[in-house]
Amino acid sequence: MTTTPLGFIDFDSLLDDEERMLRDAVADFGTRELAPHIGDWFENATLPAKELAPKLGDLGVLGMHLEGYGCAGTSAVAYGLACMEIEAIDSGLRSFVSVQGSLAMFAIHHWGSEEQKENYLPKMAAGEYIGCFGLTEPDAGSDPANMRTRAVRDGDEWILNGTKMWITNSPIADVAVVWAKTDDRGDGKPGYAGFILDKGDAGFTAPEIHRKLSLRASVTGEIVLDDCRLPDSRRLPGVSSLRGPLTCLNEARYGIIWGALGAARNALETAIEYTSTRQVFDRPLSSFQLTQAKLADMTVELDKSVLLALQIGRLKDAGKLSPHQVSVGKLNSTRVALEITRECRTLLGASGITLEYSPLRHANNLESVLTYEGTAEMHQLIIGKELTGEQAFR
Ligand code: TGC
Ligand code: FAD
Repeated sequence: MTTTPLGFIDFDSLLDDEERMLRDAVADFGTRELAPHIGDWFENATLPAKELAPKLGDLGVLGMHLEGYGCAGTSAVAYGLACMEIEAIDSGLRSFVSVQGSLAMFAIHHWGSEEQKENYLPKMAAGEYIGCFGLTEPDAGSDPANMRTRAVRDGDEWILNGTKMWITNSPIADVAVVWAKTDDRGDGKPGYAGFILDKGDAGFTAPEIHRKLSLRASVTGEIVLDDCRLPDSRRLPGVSSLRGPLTCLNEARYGIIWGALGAARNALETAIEYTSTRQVFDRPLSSFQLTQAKLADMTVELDKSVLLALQIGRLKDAGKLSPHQVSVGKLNSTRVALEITRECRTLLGASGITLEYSPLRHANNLESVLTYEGTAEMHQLIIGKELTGEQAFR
């Protein structure tokens, strides 16, 4: 490789010293601690999360862009770059970091009481506690307003009943942020509330979901609430509407904008390397025009997408980022990354279907990334609503 894919736009010149330093530290951690094991974790559908979490905590990437409470307080761009380097190894690992920092920790940081923040955030930032975030249900994924989980007030306590589905980390979580419908909030609209559950709370279980074909290096489960009784001090006091969980989704979607491009970059680098050594018809595969056309087109798509991610990151750091702008990035990055990883697989021929090479593992993972945090269709509808003023969700 004479010029790297991101070298074409001199991407590093758009970053400051601190951003480059943090990015390189995460990349170095990934090369040492994650890359040598990821094939086995994916194949065996395991993740040694309890061992990894404190190491990720030491690295400073758990709740990385949050202020105080043991969090690193970096810029949004630095956090995005960290997501990119982690997902260059595997989307399941970035998911672990996203769910911990952007969903569970952010929910407590943004909507929690001072006591809740002090109780949970330092331990979560250090990786001592693993968190999860339960919004999706078996019958309410794209439409969380339709959730069936109910929280009913009983004096100073709440009684929760319902089931959450497809919840990253739930079987291994020490802390679960769970969303439920409450009574009418006073203006005729249903109310929503968020609760912090501790592992071991009576009436709270989290069975694991098995036989996944995607995101295998990530633990996924249900959350089952059966007359789970919690004191009001476990409710997030800032939340009364669906704005509560949706605000958290903006954060995780932001990380995915960068992360998915890390998977694409890694697949493209793998394909460039492979085609330069693979001999076909007595010449390196990279010397054929069709191969170069594929590599060039993928580089152009990756570079445009990284520039979009950076602009979205700069808007976020300036406090000017809107949810529909996040949707532009999430839709673009996941679609582009899925196309690039699949195309890279074709360049590897049969070798591309094994775990020796990353592209198909990334493509399999990206099927989940395209679906979670709002499907591609949901993001098209969010952008469509902003363009036309008409909501077409329902
Ligand atoms: P709508 O009536 O438009 O709004 C309800 C309330 O929410 C507010 N709101 C937002 N607030 C902050 N950020 C946003 N992006 C917001 N979108 C809406 C809105 O102002 C309103 O507030 P209030 O207080 O006035 O009531 O909501 P809707 O029911 O029509 O739904 C809109 C829709 C479809 C866009 C939304 O439901 C949606 O985004 N659906 C997709 C669900 C989703 O993304 N789920 C993800 C679950 S978590 C996950 O997948 C983790 S994967 C692991 C990993 O990240 O790695
Ligand atoms: P559905 O909502 O049933 O959608 C099915 C299809 O219908 C999709 O193509 C969708 O785009 C389309 N569709 C839906 N509505 C419309 C419409 N109005 N117009 C046109 N098309 C429409 N959730 C959490 O809460 N926490 C987690 O930690 C979490 N982790 C996850 C991890 C993995 C590996 C996966 C796969 C999912 C995870 N999820 C999590 C759930 C994820 O957010 C949902 O799968 C996602 O929101 C889609 O919901 P659904 O699967 O019920 O699909």
